Amino acid sequence: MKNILVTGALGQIGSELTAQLRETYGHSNVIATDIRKPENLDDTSGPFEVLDVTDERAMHDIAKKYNVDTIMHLAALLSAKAENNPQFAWNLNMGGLMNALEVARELDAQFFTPSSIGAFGPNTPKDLTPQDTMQRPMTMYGVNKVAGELLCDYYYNRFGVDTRGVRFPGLISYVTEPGGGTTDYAVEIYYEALKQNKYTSFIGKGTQMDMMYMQDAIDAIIQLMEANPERLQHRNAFNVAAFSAEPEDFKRSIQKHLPSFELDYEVDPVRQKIAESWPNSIDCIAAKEEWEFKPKFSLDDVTEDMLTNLKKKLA
Ligand code: AKB
Repeated sequence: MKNILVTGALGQIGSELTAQLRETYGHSNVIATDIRKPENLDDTSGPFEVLDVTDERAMHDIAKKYNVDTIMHLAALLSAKAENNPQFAWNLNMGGLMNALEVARELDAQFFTPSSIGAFGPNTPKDLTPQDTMQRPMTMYGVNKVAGELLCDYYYNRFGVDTRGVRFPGLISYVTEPGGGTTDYAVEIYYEALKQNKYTSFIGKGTQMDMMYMQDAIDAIIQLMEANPERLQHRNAFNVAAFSAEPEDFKRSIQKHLPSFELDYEVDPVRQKIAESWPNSIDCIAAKEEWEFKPKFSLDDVTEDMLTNLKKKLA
């Protein structure tokens, strides 16, 4: 039986991952933590603890209290926010990761943390970016992600901690909105399509980035954590993505449901520069070969599901 600690459990990935883990492994076996209490704390859905991930003692005490054997460390600042406050980002992203890895080492727990397409930089091959390639990112977020991948490798090689990870693309979901990311436009566009039938994109026309629906992301995490360790050559971190798209692709897909939907542009130079330093599309062959990664949602599937569910949410 697993006892799983999730940090950043109220965030974009955490809120849906926690719910899925509770369905799969039992409600009382998944300990949700975040820096703040949820607005409507529902004790019946499973344990919740307030946790600042930069406090290693507190993380250790909570992990020990619940006899944790798996840590899923999600608490982190996303790319655009990290660029606005690089020192804080370093302290939170790297300090939090180091603490979580230390607790995993002390408790002999299995470990997951996400890396990102942000771990690549302007010198990385842009199309079908290989699993193993040049990684010289120019953002603080990217620096954190590359360092994080290396630190997870180090904890595996040096201490035998069963660390695993993926490089996520932009994640799209109707449940919890992302905050402070470069790919956030791909979520905002659906909200605005329903609210105003119009969206002004902060990412420029023609800027391709990889994307994936949250359901596929959650399935990928669980599949990777359950994968046979003997097959894993690339523990930290596997390229994963479902499709590559630019704002006009989202427009065309939304117009299949809302024909008069309009898209215009007011490009944010900070986020545009970050987006241009990231790959157009990444190659996920290692994830496919080593643990059968197979996303289900195409862009049109995502559009249909987002519009259907957001319509209910916004009603
Ligand atoms: C961001 O835009 O910062 C994230 C990511 C791709 O890591 N969504």
